[in-house]
Amino acid sequence: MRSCFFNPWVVVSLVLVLPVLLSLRNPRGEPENTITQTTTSFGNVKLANTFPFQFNQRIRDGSNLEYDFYRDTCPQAEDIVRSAVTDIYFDHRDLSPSLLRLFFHDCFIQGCDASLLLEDNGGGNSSSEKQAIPNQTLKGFDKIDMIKEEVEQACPGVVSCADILALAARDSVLLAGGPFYPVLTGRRDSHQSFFEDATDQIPKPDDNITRTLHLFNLRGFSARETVSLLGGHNIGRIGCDFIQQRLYDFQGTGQPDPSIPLDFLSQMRQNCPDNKNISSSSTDKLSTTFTISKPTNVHHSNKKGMSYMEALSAVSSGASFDTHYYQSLLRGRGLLFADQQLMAEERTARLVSAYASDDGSTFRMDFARVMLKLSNLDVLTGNQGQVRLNCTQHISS
Ligand SMILES: *[C@@H]1O[C@H](CO)[C@@H](O)[C@H](O)[C@H]1NC(C)=O
Ligand SMILES: *[C@@H]1O[C@H](CO)[C@@H](O)[C@H](O)[C@H]1NC(C)=O
Ligand SMILES: *[C@@H]1O[C@H](CO)[C@@H](O)[C@H](O)[C@H]1NC(C)=O
Ligand SMILES: *[C@@H]1O[C@H](CO)[C@@H](O)[C@H](O)[C@H]1NC(C)=O
Ligand SMILES: CC(=O)N[C@H]1CO[C@H](CO)[C@@H](O)[C@@H]1O
Repeated sequence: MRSCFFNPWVVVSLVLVLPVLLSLRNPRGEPENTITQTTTSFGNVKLANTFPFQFNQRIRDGSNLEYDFYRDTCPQAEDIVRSAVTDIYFDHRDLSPSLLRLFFHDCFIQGCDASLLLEDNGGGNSSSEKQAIPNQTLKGFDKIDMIKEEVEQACPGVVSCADILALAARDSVLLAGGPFYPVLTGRRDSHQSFFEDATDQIPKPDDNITRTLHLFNLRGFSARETVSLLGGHNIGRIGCDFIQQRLYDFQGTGQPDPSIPLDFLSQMRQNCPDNKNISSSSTDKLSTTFTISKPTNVHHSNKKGMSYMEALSAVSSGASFDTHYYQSLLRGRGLLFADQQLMAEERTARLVSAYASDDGSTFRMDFARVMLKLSNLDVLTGNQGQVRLNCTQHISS
């Protein structure tokens, strides 16, 4: 059982880690000829695929992160994270979307510094990122705590929560059938959490395309990177809370979003009944859809809501990390308003079509690349920040 499970890792590692090792032996070298350029055309869109990653450039990308940063101080760290993530994944198949969201939210606000994990913001102010509005529906904090505890047992006080989250997110994406991407390490943890930023700057489910592109652009993401990053919605479920207004009271009109095809509207409404029309006990059930406290078994607590797989049941290929998100959007079957808005502007719509029109390899390549970029966003390194012993609490000096 176990060894089957690890097979993809071995293959992928061999293919992708080898160039890293090669480039490490030649740290000053220019990007080598291991890079192959292919260009694919989709109508009038051209997408250039570069493969494998340009490791040499990444290693000197200015973030001061390193490949295998813990090789001397805690050589087993990455193995511990990977095996813990694998163990948890067996019981909680929604681990991958949970960790992906956690990681995204952490990186998006002041960089990948584990500020999201803090219980308080370090300034005696009880408003942490974790408590900010977009965070109400995040889960997986407890899983990161579990992994951190295992790492602490092996190497006390060495491995940052920010690195653990970055590695765990990557490992869980791979387990869910997503692409592998290298995660450099050496991140440090923040002293504080950022409540105000968290509420203002996290893209929201009902943001229009202008707003979404603007928020991603503030973080240095291009339209193409934004479209590929949203492909993370290929996995996981969208909780009814996020869709409720779109289905019953779009922008305060008391009507559904008129752009939703009628058959899809009724399918969505079946999955997510109007919560004003149901008893308080079932409202409780609805609101637990995405809370962090419940055991996160997809078969039980996570019933309410919809996945992109369900949105497109007729055309689904069965694989999860493929093109079905983009295919849904092409058919007007986006679950979130913000998802469907990708079709509202020409340049993003063209990217959606492009990602939907091959076997998924263009999307997967771009997704891997954008995850690598996200992972290195505004990281703390060197003497900045600290290494927390407990991810929920900063260490006061
Ligand atoms: C605490 O956080 C709130 C955000 O709700 C902010 O308004 C307030 O200024 C913060 N106080 C301090 C001392 O940082
Ligand atoms: C998009 O949303 C922003 C606010 O979030 C609003 O100011 C803007 O007018 C909207 N644009 C369109 C085209 O609806
Ligand atoms: C409840 O549902 C009924 C029929 O589906 C509808 O007519 C009514 O407006 C709903 N009430 C609210 C408060 O949404
Ligand atoms: C971390 O701190 C939280 C909050 O004080 C506590 O509940 C938890 O048990 C701690 N974890 C570990 C591993 O000590
Ligand atoms: C996970 C988490 O900390 N959720 C919090 C989100 O924010 C609300 C209040 O804004 C808290 O009540 C939740 O506990």
